[in-house]
Amino acid sequence: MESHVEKQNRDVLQKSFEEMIFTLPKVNFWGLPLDLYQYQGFWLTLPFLQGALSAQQQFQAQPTDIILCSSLRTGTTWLKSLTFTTIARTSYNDSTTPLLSKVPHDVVPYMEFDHAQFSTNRHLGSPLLATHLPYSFLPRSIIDSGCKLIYICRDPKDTFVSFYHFIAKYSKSLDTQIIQLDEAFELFYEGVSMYGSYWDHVLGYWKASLEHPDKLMFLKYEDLVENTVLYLKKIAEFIGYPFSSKEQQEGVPENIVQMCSFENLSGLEVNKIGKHRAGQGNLEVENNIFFRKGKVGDWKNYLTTEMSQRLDQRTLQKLSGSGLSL
Ligand code: PAP
Repeated sequence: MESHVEKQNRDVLQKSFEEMIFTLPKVNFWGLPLDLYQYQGFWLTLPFLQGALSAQQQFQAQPTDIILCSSLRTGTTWLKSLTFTTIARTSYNDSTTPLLSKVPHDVVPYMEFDHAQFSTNRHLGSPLLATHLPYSFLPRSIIDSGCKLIYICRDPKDTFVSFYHFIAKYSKSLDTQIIQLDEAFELFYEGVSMYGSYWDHVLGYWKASLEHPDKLMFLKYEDLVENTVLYLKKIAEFIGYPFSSKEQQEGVPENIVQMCSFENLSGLEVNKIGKHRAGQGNLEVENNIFFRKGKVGDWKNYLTTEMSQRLDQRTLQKLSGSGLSL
């Protein structure tokens, strides 16, 4: 239960937040009945900005935490399932795993959303948390605690196409008109998208991974697709849950990969008909929004040659000198 002092503190924070947001640049979010606010170089909607600031003020990381970091539509759902199944492999099997009854987003909560306001009551049963926050937004305690972070990114062309479909589906559920692809493209190109600019998001984590390779593992969706078992083993090792030789001989990593495959997860009843954040107004989405095609290169079906070349040029220019290619 929240104490009187805690409530007073929350009211003060709410008031200063409301005053602060008036000072921020604001644009409509891709035709949705929502706005994006630019805060410290990135665009966020209000609930997520508020969550980010609460997390910065209140979130207390534990050294044993494992934080899964990503921008939108780059493989978060998959990474959540793989890491959760790896960590919980001695507690659950294929017929008892919570992934059978919950979408991966309900199994691994968002730090800035699900935990920000009640960090002291944190459920410490699982070390896993996720965040979409840019690296520069992370609460100080994450850096100071020395906990492990994994970042997953993806080809900007596929990220954009996946995000566009997400927005189109979401618009439909809100009964609002769907933004045209070329209009959305220009906004994404200019960095005006949720947690955008996408390239700056990626670069923040990329640079941090170069500085702290023992703390931050940097992954690409395409690599994970190409050799899921190999990367799962690397992930398990990195987070301190390595597969023993016996487990490897028994095919445990392969089994986890199969359990978390797009085909398997997208076919589960919960992911076909369930809802995420049910009853939370326009935050509610259908679980199947997290599973579309799960392919590399689907952009070819949506972007013109000119669009793809422009996005590639943008990527080259933004990542130039960083040592990273996407
Ligand atoms: P979110 O930001 O909405 O949580 P996120 O999970 O990061 O999305 O990414 C969604 C993408 O991962 C979708 O890509 P697509 O639109 O190009 O298809 C989704 O299909 C894909 N995806 C989800 N689960 C898996 C999986 N198990 N294996 C591979 N790709 C997956």
